Amino acid sequence: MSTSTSARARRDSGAPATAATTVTPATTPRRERVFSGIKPSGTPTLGNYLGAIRHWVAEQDIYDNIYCVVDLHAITVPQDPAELRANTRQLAALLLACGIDPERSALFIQSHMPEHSELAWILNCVTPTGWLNRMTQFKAKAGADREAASAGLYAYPVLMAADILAYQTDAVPVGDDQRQHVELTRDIANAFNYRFGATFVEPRALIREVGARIMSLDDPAKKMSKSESEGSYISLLDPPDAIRKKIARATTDSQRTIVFDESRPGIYNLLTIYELLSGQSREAIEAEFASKGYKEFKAALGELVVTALTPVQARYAEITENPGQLDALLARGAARVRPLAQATLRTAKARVGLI
Ligand code: AQP
Repeated sequence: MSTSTSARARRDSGAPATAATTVTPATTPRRERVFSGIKPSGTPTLGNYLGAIRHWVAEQDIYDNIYCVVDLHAITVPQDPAELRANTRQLAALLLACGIDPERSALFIQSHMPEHSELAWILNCVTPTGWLNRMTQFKAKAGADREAASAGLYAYPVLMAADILAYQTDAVPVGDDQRQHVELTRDIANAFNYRFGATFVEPRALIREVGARIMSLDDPAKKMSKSESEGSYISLLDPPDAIRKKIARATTDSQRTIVFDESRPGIYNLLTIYELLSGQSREAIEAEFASKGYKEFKAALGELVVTALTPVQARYAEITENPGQLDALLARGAARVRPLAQATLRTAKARVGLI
């Protein structure tokens, strides 16, 4: 980790260049600030939950947390407007249902904070296109017809950098697929600081080794994604029977042993999900299923997933009964962190010569 010490020093001294000291009272030791975003491009999956959301929930007392539903990222690929609107609210409600506590963490919708887009434009103007050309996720998402991909999809890592840098974030918890974008964020912060003077903290990625990448159920060579086909993922709102069926149909192999073997991606992925949800050791799981077949293992995994998601779904139903309360809570989340984004943007504009 090589955090920008000059920017941090200025922040901790309370100097006017950023207002990042306003979230944590001066009497408490400052916690590291963490920014996390999630795209409302569908209903979140078990992959989103195991790779990201459950850590966000667990770490609320460790970090100063900012959680954002990144709807501007979702529109980098075509979205149905009505579905996007619904998915954005659904995702915010699901984050709360999973245990994000608005008293301890700020939760808001990205497009409600125009500072992100304004800062992104400034950062676009200091980011060489060569850096964006190296982003592997763009290549994967753009597919064969790269010319047809939107400029937004191409430049979205810069918007992500703005999301993170606006809050002088110390760390960004991401699945390993996003590691490259956090590295780009550091590079952009570094380039800006070098050219215009210390302005941004350079954040580091927080990557978890186990569960960093949950794979698709029907093609374990691909990561589980909410915008892929229904059978490839378990959504956090899937009813119990759908969960059981999807797991029963998950691709495995023609072997019989139930062991953690990375060269057998289908069963390895299912075992990883079992490990993360049960909290048992790999040895204990292998011993438990040593004399059993795939069918019994999959049935046990199905029950484990149903048990994990049932309380989330119950809380989600309660939260969505009161849409006005959800809106108010999201507005409060935005209001809480807006001064930070405004202060950073003001500094960046002044440094560049816009004000
Ligand atoms: N399969 C996964 N395993 C582990 N972590 C995952 N994440 C996503 N999929 C997996 C992590 O979830 C966080 C939020 O991700 P996102 O929704 O903002 O973007 P994404 O990574 O592109 O997620 P999807 O589900 O694959 O969305 P679509 O299909 O729209 O592209 C991130 O920390 C991500 O690493």
